[in-house]
Amino acid sequence: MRSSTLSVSLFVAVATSATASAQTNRAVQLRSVDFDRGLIEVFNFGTTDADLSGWRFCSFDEDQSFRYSSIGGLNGVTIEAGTSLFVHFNNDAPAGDADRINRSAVGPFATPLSPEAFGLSFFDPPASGSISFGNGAQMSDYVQWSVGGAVDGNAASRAGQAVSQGIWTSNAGFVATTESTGRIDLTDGDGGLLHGPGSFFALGATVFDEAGGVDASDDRLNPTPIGLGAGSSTIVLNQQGDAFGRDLDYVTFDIPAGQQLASLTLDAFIADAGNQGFLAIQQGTVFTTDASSTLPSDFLGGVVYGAQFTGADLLPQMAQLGTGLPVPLGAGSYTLWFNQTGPQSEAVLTFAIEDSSVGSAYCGPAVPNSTGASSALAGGGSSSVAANDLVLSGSSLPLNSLTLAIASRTQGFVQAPGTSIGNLCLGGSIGRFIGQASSSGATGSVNVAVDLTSIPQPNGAVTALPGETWNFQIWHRDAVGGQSVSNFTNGLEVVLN
Ligand SMILES: [Ca+2]
Ligand SMILES: [Ca+2]
Repeated sequence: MRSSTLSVSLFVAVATSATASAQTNRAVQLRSVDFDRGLIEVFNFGTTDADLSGWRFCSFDEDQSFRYSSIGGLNGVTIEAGTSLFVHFNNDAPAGDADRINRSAVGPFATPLSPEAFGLSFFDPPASGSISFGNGAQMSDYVQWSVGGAVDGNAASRAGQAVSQGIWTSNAGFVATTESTGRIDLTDGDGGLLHGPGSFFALGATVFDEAGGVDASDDRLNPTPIGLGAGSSTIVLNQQGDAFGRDLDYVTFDIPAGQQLASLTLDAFIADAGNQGFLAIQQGTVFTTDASSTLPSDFLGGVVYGAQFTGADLLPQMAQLGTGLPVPLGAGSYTLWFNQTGPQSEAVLTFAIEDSSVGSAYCGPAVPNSTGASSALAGGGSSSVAANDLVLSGSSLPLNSLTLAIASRTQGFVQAPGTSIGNLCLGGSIGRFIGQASSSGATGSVNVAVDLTSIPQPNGAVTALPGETWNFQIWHRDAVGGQSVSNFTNGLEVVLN
């Protein structure tokens, strides 16, 4: 469970800024809402335990006028300083865990919990008497969210109270979610009072989250597998080292063929000021060297990171330490080692897996060939002139057919030129890769490695330059109804860099 140390001076600031109602405990704040697992987390940023007897939640959504947790639902519940209380909307709180309580025990507020528009407030009763929900001075904290951050007047019914108390930035400010947002999480780790949409981040598909009480493997030879899908995948790692040991976290992941890791973004780093984390990456499904003796020469890339990198892609930083991390990172298996020498931290990281294809298809789909499919062309390798590893990949071709790649700086469109039944998508000066003409073979596919220092053109090969745009196509033979014809793939535009 996450915890945070709070300085005495900060506690004074919290206490004195609650001028509207001296007794309202605003050190108790809404810290996360987990839609995937149905959890609302309240955190005590104070230095003293908080008795939540009499406290109540209130929620509004786009069509509920209001929903309250029940009177007395939190009676007898204490939230210790620097710890969390979780309300479990799926009523799956472990028995006997004082830090977790079922929603059924506190009443049906914020039900059903979803990333769609909600305003959620938490109220601290006055020293005597019951809560007056219209009295913002009794509001301890507030958060509102909606899909895309769209303003929803009903969900924002209590926003004005929160704004007037200096605990929410604007009536119209909603934490932006999507339908697939797994969780929203407060990034402010020091208990500041004024929060708004910028104080929270919305996690996408969360593939691994230690906040659920699991710990990534400490064993470098048995790292925890994390399944990264196409698009964004988020992991949340909590590291609780102490004076006597460290929490090592090893995770392993695969990047499928045809895809690449485009970025590894540090969404948040929640730790005491100045605290830093470290991570390193190796190729393969284990980390081959021990944490106590690993050197930069042992890993592809690594970085010492902290809150200063919040929102940044760590891959370029990682490439500066180690034996040379390719960015983007291509297909294969990799293992990450997370190490944290400070007392405690939480890191939220999002992997962006994208198609590694190079260039953009145009002038497609092609006229179907004799197989009924459209011959297709995609780019692989890279668009880097320095790397000079561009590959043209033709697929869905008729089997055992002669193919010939062609290139031009100019796009065009000629329908059924000559004996072709297809479309020529190049114009201007068109060169032919005659030396690399080849059969599509038994798989109906072909790969043509393009030498960017020698691209064929009618008046002789030329050297491509960064910034130039080149267009490619693959011509191929075919037979339709016993007649010999030819056809083309779609066009492929590649902007070189
Ligand atoms: Ca851990
Ligand atoms: Ca661990």
